[in-house]
Amino acid sequence: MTEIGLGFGSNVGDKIANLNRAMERVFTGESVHFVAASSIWRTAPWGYVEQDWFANACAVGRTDMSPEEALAFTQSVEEELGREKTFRWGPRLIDVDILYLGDEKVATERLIVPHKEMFNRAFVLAPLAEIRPDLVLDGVAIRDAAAKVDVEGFAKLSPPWRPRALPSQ
Ligand code: A4P
Ligand code: MG
Repeated sequence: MTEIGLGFGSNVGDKIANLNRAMERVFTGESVHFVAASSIWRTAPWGYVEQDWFANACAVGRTDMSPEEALAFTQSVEEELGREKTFRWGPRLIDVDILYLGDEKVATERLIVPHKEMFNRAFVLAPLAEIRPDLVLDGVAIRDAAAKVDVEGFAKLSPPWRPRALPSQ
């Protein structure tokens, strides 16, 4: 099994509920075994800034999926939650991005892993630094990258998502 890092974002509807539903969906079933989730953060919009604030979180799990399988899986979660396409960097009900998958390097038209923008995105680095500060990607530790980005307007909104306790046998 390989570690997978996922980034979650929402800025439409009940943002916190959307992130919690997405994590519930990702970690229920056999595809990805839960390891850790960050707090849910309120973040300022990045890229296209004339839109509502986002809720963002990161989570890590363990999986046997290939990068392509992981992309199909995260897209199926987005679809199940009812994501509709708007425009690049525009408003969205739910966005699930693959941040990394072990030490896989992928650069195709459909998929870039590690995520090509993650080191420019405070809304990824701040939550990821809560759960994986020591992780090194492309020679840079998440803790160091997170210390360099602008987190103005950021706040922790909600505690980390947790899997429901399994019923006792
Ligand atoms: N794709 C390539 N690599 C990946 C990857 N590692 N993980 C492809 C997931 N998808 C990947 O993505 C378009 C295509 O990227 C996918 O079909 C897949 O084949 P999309 O999520 O549909 O997004 P998009 O809006 O068209 O563009 P983009 O650049 O992916 O947008 P992002 O990166 O998702 O950014 N501000 C704050 N504060 N918080 C946010 O969460 N999110 C965005 C959207 C903008 N500003 C934000 C936030
Ligand atoms: Mg995306």
